[in-house]
Amino acid sequence: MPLKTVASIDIQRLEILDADGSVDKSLMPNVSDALLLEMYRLMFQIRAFDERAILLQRSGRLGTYPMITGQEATQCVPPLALRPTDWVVPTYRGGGVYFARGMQMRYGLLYWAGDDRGTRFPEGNHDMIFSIPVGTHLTQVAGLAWGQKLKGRGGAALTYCGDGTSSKGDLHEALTFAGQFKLPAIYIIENNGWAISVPRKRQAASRTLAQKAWGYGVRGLQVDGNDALAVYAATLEAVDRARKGGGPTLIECETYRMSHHTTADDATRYRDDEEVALWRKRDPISRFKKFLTKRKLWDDKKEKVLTAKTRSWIDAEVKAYEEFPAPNPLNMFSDNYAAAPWNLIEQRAELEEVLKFKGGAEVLMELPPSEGRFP
Ligand SMILES: Cc1ncc(C[n+]2csc(CCOP(=O)(O)OP(=O)(O)O)c2C)c(N)n1
Ligand SMILES: [Mg+2]
Repeated sequence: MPLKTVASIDIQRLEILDADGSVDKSLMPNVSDALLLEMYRLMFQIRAFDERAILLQRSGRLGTYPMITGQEATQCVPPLALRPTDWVVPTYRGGGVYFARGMQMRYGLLYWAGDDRGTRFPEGNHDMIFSIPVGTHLTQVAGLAWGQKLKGRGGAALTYCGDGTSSKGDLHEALTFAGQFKLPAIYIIENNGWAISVPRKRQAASRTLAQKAWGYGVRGLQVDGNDALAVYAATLEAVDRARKGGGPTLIECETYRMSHHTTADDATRYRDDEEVALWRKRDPISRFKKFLTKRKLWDDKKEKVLTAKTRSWIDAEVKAYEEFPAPNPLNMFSDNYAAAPWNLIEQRAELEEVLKFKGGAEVLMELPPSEGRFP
């Protein structure tokens, strides 16, 4: 049947840095040397932090922890294209996003220890804590972006979801709303190849995840998510567009989860070593290091200094985390309801009596203030 084409789409992919650290000069964004070095520092430090957090969990000093390793470029770079007054909402795997936004990792550790003080942010902060329910934050971010639009000061809102999460209705609803209202929102799909044990190829029939954007009148593109320069250029363009009233962007970052889903998972049970080895060659940090070395911005001496600095920074964060006084058990009743239901009021009163009976008066301490979260 000779039908008319009423619309067609091109799915484009951005790659700037190759595996040897050479760049495509025609696509190279205008980035200062200081910013390039900051990208490297953030990626390097969060990987070392990830390794320590796993050790803490394995030795019973931390709760279940989701690994970041392999996804440092996708996580640490987009926040560098933002202002502190733009909203950012990471997923549970977003430790690198949290770090790049200037948060102190001692609070991140508190969070993964199940301590509610890890969820507190200073007044006026424009970050939200890791979203553990997959996808529920996506519509909330459309709301945050709508708020930014109504304020009219050129603010934006950025968030992430995984390849698995992109199959949920939440993304459909969020993009429908963001597209229709031309909201200053940036949605990054962090396609790390797996949703726990479900591989990307079994996740969705679409060739790319970026193309989902077209269904909603949203700009979409695919990016090599292990290429810090491409991630930066794509985010910066999306943020500029958002600030100027050009509407939302969906960026699919193709990356890879080098480790297990969380410390409660064993990825060797469902994926091949060869696949992991292939992605190791595309490592975002070693690639970026080659690039910096070629540009004479990096050498072994600088790496040694950063390694030592990172070790003492992590030691200090872990020490501060472990020296926090025990949390007040009554906190489990806080911040859930504007007006608590009768059964929770009763349960709280009961726990208060038990704590008093056990002589736990000093446990009922005031919460330490959450100011000073920014270094
Ligand atoms: C609403 C909800 N349903 C189910 C889960 C359990 N769950 C945790 S992670 C996950 C898979 C998510 O995969 P993906 O979106 O690819 O993100 P990744 O973990 O790879 O970063 C699921 C189903 C959850 N956390 N929240
Ligand atoms: Mg995934």
